[in-house]
Amino acid sequence: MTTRIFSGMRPSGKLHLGNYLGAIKNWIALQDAPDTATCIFAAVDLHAITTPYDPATFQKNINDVLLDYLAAGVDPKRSLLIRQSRVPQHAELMWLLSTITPVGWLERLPNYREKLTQVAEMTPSFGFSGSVPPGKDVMQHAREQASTILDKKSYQNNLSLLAYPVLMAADILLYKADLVPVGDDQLPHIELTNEVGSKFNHLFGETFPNVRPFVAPGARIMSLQDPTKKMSKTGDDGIALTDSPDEIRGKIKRATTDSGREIMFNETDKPGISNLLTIFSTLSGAAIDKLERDYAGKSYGDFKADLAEVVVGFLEPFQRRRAEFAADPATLAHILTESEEKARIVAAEHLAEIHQKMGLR
Ligand code: AQP
Repeated sequence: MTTRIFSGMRPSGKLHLGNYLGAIKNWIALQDAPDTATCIFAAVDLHAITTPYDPATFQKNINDVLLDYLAAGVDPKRSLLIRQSRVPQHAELMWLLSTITPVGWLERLPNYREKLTQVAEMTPSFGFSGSVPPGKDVMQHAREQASTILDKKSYQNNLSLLAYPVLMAADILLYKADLVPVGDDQLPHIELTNEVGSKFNHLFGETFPNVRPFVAPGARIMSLQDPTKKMSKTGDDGIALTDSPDEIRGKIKRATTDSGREIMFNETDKPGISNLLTIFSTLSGAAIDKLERDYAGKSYGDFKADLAEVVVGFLEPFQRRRAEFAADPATLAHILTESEEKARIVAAEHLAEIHQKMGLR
C-alpha cells in the first residue's frame, strides 16, 4: 500500500526539541520509507495567525521554520515543501468542510480549551472605565473605549480558534493524505479529521481515505519550567533548535527538577527528571533504564551537565546545515516555487472532484 503524508507546523515562534522529537523526526523517517508515495510538509501560516502574532516579523518566522525543515532532513527531491497560504485550496476546502462540521465537535476539543486560556493570559482584558477624562465628550469617550475593547479582545475567542481543526482537516484531506505524523497532543484533531471525512463520504459519496496518525512513542516533551505542561513555541522557554550551546547549557541547568535526589523515571512523582530522561534517551538512543543505572548515586547537576552536552552535540550538525541553507536564499525560493506549483495542481484536481460531488459544478 502506498502512503500519502501531510504534516505542518505553525510558524508561531522558534521550533523546539518537542517539535523535532514529536513530529519532524518522524517526517524524515516516513519520507525515506519505501512505501511512501508523496510527502507534503507545510509551514501552516494560516494556522499561526489564529493567535496573536506580529505581521512585521511573520515572513521571517515562516522562513525560519522552512530552514529548520530543510536542516532536519526534509528532502525537496522526495517531498513538497510549502507555505499553506500559497495553496489557496486549503482555505476553500476548510469552508466546504465547515458546512458539515457541528460546532459541538469543535468545542469539546482539549487544544481549543487550552489555547483559549493561553490567549486570554496573553492579551489583557480591558473593561469600560466609567470615569471620563476632564474636558472629554462622554459619547466620544465611550466610542474610544468600545474600540479598545474590540482590539484587545479580538484574539480572545475568535471563530478561527474554534475552527482551527476544520482547517487542519482540510490541510490533510485536500491531498487525500492517509498518514499524518504528529505529536500525541494532536490525536483528537486527527480523530476529528476522520469524523468530518467520513461524514463527507456518507453525504456526498466515497472521497476521502481514513487518516492514520503516526505518533513517536514516548516523545511528548514537556516544558523545562513546568513539566506538567508541554514544551511550546509560545508562552514557554523551551530549547529552540537554533539555541547556542551556552543557551542550551543555561536552560538545562535551570530546568525544574523534583524533590529527592534519584535519577529515576516516574512521570507522576518526578515529572521534571522524567522529562529530562526522555530527552536524553531519545537524542542519545540510550534506553531509560540504562540511564537510570548509569546515573545511580550521581547528582541532578551531573546528569544535567551530561544532558546539556548530548543536546549541544545533537544540534551541532543540524545548525551547521541550517546555516548553509540560510546563506543560500535563492535555493529555498526555488524549492518553494516548484513545490507550491505541484501542490496547487493536486489540490485543484481534488477540489474539482469535491465541488462536483457537492453540486457546486
Ligand atoms: N512538546 C511537544 N512534544 C512533542 N511534540 C510536540 N509538538 C508540539 N509540541 C510538542 C508537535 O509538533 C507539531 C507542531 O504543531 P504546531 O506548530 O501546529 O502547534 P502546536 O502543537 O501547538 O506546537 P507548539 O510548539 O506548542 O506551538 P504553539 O505554542 O504555537 O502552539 C505537532 O505535530 C505537535 O504534535
